[in-house]
Amino acid sequence: MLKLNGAILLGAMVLFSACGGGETKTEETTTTPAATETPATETPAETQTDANAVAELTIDGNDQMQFDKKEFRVKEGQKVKLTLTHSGKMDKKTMGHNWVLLAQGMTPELYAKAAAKDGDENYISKSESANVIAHTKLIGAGESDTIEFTAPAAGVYDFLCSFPGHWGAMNGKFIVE
Ligand SMILES: [Cu+2]
Repeated sequence: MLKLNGAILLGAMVLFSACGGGETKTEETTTTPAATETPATETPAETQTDANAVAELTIDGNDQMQFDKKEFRVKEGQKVKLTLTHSGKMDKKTMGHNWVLLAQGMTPELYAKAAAKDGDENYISKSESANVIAHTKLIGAGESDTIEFTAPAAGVYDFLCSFPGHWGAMNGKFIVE
């Protein structure tokens, strides 16, 4: 009797593992076609190639404390028109976002600290105004702000949201070529 139970159990296990193997095979066949796909030609959304054209840039902040872009590329001396939007549901007192472009030598961390200490209602630091190239106002859900400025000298610049606690997640590079 004990022997028979064992045999049934063994049979069930073999059947189970056979099923499992079958499932794995199906997954493999569904993932194979992806490898044969031809890679799409890369077109960076926020890259402006014509130095005479205005660089129209957009960036969005959400309720998850994230910007939808980590990098911008413009030409030296190019006119830049940047629009910040907020696709979340929270107001600016809870999940406010701004966009601050810093001069070289200033870091998002240091600027955020200064803004927390002596920032105005938009979290723009009064003592560090010389280290800001351009900035938007602070916005909440459904709002937007558009600013215009001239791209500085070629180089890599940092941008951030200076709302308290946001800079670590909300920062990126503004590259001037
Ligand atoms: Cu923010």
